[in-house]
Amino acid sequence: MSAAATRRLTTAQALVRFLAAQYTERDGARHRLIAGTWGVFGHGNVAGIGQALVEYGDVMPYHQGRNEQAMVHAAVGHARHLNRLSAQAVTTSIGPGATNLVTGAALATINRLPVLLLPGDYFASHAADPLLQQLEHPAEADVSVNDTLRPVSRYFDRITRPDALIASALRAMRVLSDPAETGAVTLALPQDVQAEAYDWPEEFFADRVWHVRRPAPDPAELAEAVRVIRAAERPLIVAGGGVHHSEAEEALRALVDATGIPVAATQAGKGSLRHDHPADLGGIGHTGTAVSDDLARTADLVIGVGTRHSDFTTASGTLFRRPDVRFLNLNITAFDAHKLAARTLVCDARTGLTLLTDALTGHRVAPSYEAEYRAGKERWDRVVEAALTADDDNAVPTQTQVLGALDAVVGDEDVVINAAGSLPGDLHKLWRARSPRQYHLEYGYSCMGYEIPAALGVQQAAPGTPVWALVGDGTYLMNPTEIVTAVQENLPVKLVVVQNHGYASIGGLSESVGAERFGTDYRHRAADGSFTGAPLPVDLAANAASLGMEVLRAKTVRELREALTAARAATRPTCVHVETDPAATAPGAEAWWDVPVAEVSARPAAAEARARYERAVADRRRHL
Ligand SMILES: Cc1ncc(C[n+]2csc(CCOP(=O)(O)OP(=O)(O)O)c2C)c(N)n1
Ligand SMILES: [Mg+2]
Repeated sequence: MSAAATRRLTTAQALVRFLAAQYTERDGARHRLIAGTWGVFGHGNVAGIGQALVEYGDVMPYHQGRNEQAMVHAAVGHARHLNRLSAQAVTTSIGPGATNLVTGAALATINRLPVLLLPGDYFASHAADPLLQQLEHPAEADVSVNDTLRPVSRYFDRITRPDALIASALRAMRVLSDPAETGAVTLALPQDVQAEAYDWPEEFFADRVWHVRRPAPDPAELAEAVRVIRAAERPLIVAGGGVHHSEAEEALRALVDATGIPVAATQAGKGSLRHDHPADLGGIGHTGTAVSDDLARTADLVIGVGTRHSDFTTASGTLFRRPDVRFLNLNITAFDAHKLAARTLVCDARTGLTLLTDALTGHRVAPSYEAEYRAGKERWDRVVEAALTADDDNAVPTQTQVLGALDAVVGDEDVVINAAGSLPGDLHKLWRARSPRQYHLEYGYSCMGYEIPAALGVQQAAPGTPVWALVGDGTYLMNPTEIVTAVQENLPVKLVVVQNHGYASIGGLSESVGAERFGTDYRHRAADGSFTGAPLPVDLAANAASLGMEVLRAKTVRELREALTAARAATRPTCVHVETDPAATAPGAEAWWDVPVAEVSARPAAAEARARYERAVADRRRHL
């Protein structure tokens, strides 16, 4: 008997070779599980993973990022666009490079999107402690700054000797490809171990396929779900991100076409039905449409499909008002399925919806209910049209008219990315989603600075597709660094910068909670110490140009339309900069959102806001 074949490689080389051989498979289609690796090098990864990436550049594409958090956002954008069937890795140096990952990791985990994090770590041997950038904990010698990644990771390990990688790498792949568990996965890599050689079993490097399962529901749960749907008079589906992750859009449409049950969508679920489908009611909750929120208030059965039921969706527990309202949650995680004391259907969305459609044969909601929501949808369509349309092409556009101009130039395939500020609310209410992948909102973490790097990841996932990152001026300033990467890789992403001189969204919120817009405008400090001087002379268009983008400045609605048309056709990364008219043209909130207001204050604004708050909070229900 000859000894099993082995290959002598460093730990870093073995990891890169291993990652290059991992695949996912769902519905018979194979994808690279780790399609590429982003990296910023420093001590802690330059000699280990960095050396391995040069050595194996033929099998593992490398992308040079500028900021670690931004690299995670890019990877998340990529994974979301590919329905989580393909992820990317992110390698960092030790210390600040590693802790810059924390925000991105939280974002990935909250949104249930896979990313593999490979931060460098202190020497496993402790031979040279303290290293440059090493945190010393006097009483716990195995603590490192990478431990900040534990609560935001779905799997975490520190690889303190080479062969520990074998078991841990397999577990990491399982979590990344598991539809119920996926999120950020961290393998912290002590820098001495990265460079250490080991005789790896040859089998470790063989192609390995991770089947992404579509679990079917428990028969008793399915029977109960069918019973409650048949008994409901005013059922309403709340479509969440799980519909997209499962590629269940067709299955949802089939159910809706057969039963007439209407669909309202969360930020992650919008686009589950095309906007012009007669049963698509648009967004739900605090940023929802009037028709969705009216139906939610009177629904007797709320059917959540792939949703986490966040506070925006439930209007902080005030939206579902009918005394006898009941919930049914179809979700691949039991954790989410059990929310709101719901009846549960723990399964893959596409599988579950298809089984429900079969079992509900012959069942349809009452014609009066259909007529009611169709009329509500028509009324809302007129609200949308009014908000998107500008009367005067020579005027400075409002923010909703910016969306109208974009609506006029995009095709079905365009992807529109956004995460924070006042744009998510306007988009949720107004955007006419034409295809399942078009509406790309990161609203689990609503992280300013997601948009630009995410556009890079989406563009990598969908070459040739027009990809738009919409950003406010505040968001732009938070994280414009990956513009340089887009220029370097010639990714022709399109950036729309909406200039309104500060945090319009938080300014409005601040005013409504009695905080008087404090600290939300970008203005000079005045003589009295307040920020009420002239607007700051920032020129974000010049900034984007200085980083290498083509820049088009638009001052009127007409110029904006022309600039967006040119940007759409551009083959280089292009920025459209538009100054907006602060006049409010967005429809107001249809439902509440809980932001607690000061219970005592000497200032009248806060006292009035508190009185309004107490009236609103009295409507909250605990669904038990
Ligand atoms: C990283 C991060 N920090 C802070 C916040 C809180 N926040 C939400 S929106 C916002 C202001 C956004 O400003 P801008 O991008 O200009 O959009 P606008 O509100 O003007 O539409 C802030 C500070 C956040 N969501 N993300
Ligand atoms: Mg702004």
